[in-house]
Amino acid sequence: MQLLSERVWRHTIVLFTRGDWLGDTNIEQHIETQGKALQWLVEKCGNRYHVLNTENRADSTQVTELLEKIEEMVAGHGGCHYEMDRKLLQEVEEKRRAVEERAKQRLMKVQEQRKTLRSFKGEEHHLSELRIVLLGGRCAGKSSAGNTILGREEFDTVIRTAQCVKRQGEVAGRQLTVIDTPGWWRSYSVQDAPELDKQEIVHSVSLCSPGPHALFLVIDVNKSFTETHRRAVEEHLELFSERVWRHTIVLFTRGDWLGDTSIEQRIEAGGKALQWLVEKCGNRYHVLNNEKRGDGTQVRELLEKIEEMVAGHGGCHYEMDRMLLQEVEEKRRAVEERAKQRLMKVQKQRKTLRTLFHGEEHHLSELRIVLLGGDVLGRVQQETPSWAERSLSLEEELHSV
Ligand SMILES: Nc1nc2c(ncn2[C@@H]2O[C@H](COP(=O)(O)OP(=O)(O)OP(=O)(O)O)[C@@H](O)[C@H]2O)c(=O)[nH]1
Ligand SMILES: [Mg+2]
Repeated sequence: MQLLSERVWRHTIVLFTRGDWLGDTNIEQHIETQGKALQWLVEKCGNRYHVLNTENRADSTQVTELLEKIEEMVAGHGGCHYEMDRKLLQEVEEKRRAVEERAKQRLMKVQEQRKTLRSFKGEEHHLSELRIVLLGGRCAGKSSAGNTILGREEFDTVIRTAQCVKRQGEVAGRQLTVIDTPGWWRSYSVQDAPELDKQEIVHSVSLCSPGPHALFLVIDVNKSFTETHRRAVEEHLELFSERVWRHTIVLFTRGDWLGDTSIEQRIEAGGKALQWLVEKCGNRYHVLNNEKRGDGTQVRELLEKIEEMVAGHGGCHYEMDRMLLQEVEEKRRAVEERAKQRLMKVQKQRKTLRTLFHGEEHHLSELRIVLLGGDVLGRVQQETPSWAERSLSLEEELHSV
């Protein structure tokens, strides 16, 4: 509200929606029981409030009464309406115009760039096979994007992707291989990322030998993208090699949240970190609405963007430094071997204990257990395991705060 200046409160009415949820309670009782924050708000608005039952449009008295309340408020201000500080308004309008102008420039640049690349590729020339790796932060929409691209439910979007998953299919006349990967914490540096996740991320490349044509950096268009997030992206992509940027496309998900805003406006208003990322990927980006899976044009256009990028690299795909890949694969194998050993040890240990002390059928009639663990995350995980993964974004937000 402060964006609109302190004066705005004098012209504001709190409008409660979903009035039907109140049931037998009246709004005054609701305000009194909701605590100090809501009471502060109502007071700040000069005790002006109204309840709307948005489910009952036929009830016109609720609207008539609301209009009367507005008129009473205006009369109380001697007939005056709210007017914003002209300088402030002008400043905002100028910023909006600047964003729009830059967005237009960016779009023109991208169109020009794509036109040049299409002339290398030839309008009708499709690659018969395309290999794609999906990378990005947790819950960015990587698995959903994989499903949208393949046109069916191939990747699990209910649980977190903890290991690389490879799926294939034919889309728009091309044989597609899509590799889904575990996401990283958006606000964590690569040093704090679990070793296993890092190994999996790099391993993705070896699942689409001889190498991916494109790596998609999946970004949720609806979330802010700060310098911290930018650094996390940069550090994670450095797990590959500097060369990887040449083969990377920023893939924005949750396109449905953009509404009428264009992606170029979102990029220009999104701040330096996001602009840096888009530039680093050679101004290659695309928006997907994963809620609109039936829309084939968004996928076809994305595939064309890959082909243009590949044409721009003289037909080459991304290939990882063999030594680096080998190193990671050896580490993975060592981890797997140690994990197998540990499991065998535990099983042997349990078997010995079972035979030595209890016998297979002996149960205790009572068990006392204490749950210990770290802050929010630990507790949530123990109480509601199925929610635990989704609650990670909460933890992440807390971390960034
Ligand atoms: N509205 C909307 N929701 C989306 C979109 N893309 C993904 N989601 C939702 O975002 C949530 C996370 O999507 P996932 O595809 O599982 O994300 P992920 O990056 O694979 O997540 P992790 O594997 O846990 O890192 C799911 O509830 C999706 O339904 C989109 O374009 N629009
Ligand atoms: Mg996933």
